[in-house]
Amino acid sequence: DAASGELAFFIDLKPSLSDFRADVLAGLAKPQKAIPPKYFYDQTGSEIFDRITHLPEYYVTRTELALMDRIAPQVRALAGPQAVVLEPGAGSSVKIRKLIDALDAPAAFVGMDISGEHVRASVAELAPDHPDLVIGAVCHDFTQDIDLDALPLPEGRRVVFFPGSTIGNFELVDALNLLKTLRGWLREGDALMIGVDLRKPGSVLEAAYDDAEGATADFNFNLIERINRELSGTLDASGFTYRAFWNPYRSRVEMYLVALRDMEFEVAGHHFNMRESETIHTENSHKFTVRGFQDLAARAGFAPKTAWVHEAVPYSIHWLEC
Ligand code: AVJ
Repeated sequence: DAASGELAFFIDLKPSLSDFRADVLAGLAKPQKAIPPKYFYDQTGSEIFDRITHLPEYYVTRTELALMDRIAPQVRALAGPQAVVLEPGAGSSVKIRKLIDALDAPAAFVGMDISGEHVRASVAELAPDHPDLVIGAVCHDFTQDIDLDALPLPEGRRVVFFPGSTIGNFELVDALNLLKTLRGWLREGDALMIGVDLRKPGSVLEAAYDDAEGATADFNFNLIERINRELSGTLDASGFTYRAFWNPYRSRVEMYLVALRDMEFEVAGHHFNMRESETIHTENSHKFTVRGFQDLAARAGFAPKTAWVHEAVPYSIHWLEC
């Protein structure tokens, strides 16, 4: 039909849209102010994130791409022919192209994203180069369950592809729940291929999340601008600085906007105060050990089969079976 364009299907599962206004007001009312990191990714934020992926200090993206190149023959053998590939939060088309090109006559690719427009457009870009692939898009929130048997999928082994160490953004209980949700999409014999960043020296991590050219700081300041624009906010960006630090006890990089002076501001008609050096927690990026992540995956019902680690930069890709 017209709505699906070149796609075999586009299905809108109408995810309940999270509420920027409610989440920001609730987050700013907490003793430790916090805003969920998913709100970074408006149009400008997505463009800044793309800049981050090319920074010399931000090793994540280029390391994962290099590792994917190295392991392609093994992934091809593990997946076998006619795989049905599903990507929750369909992000970088570079990575999904790499995976599809590595596979042996894959049967289908389904991109899923909370933004229907975004996923439809990004998945459609693959169509011209892959005439034999059934390509579909689903508007869906990947933290929610889905009955994949209700989609017009070909037979074949399902492989969920979740790259980029996005799992690291979640608190550990939420990461476990997300893995359980993904496990619930799959049947015996299916697999999850997931990128997971590993622990490394704090100095390397702090440089990666507070880069010299200030792109990660811009990424955070964009959140202030988004609040001012969309929620009639009166925050003064010049009253904040950006800080990232490695917390070895919780094995995560924590990111904050820090008030440089006492301030008062409004958001959506609500009044807030901040004291000098008080913070807004904007993001966590958890770093794992291979064993630690495998244990988490096992608790979610996966059998860890293979973990590949980049030879120079600690970063892992896991093949987990059901
Ligand atoms: C998209 C969550 C994987 O944690 O490395 C990068 C986000 N934030 N720099 C990460 C991010 C600041 C990124 N993830």
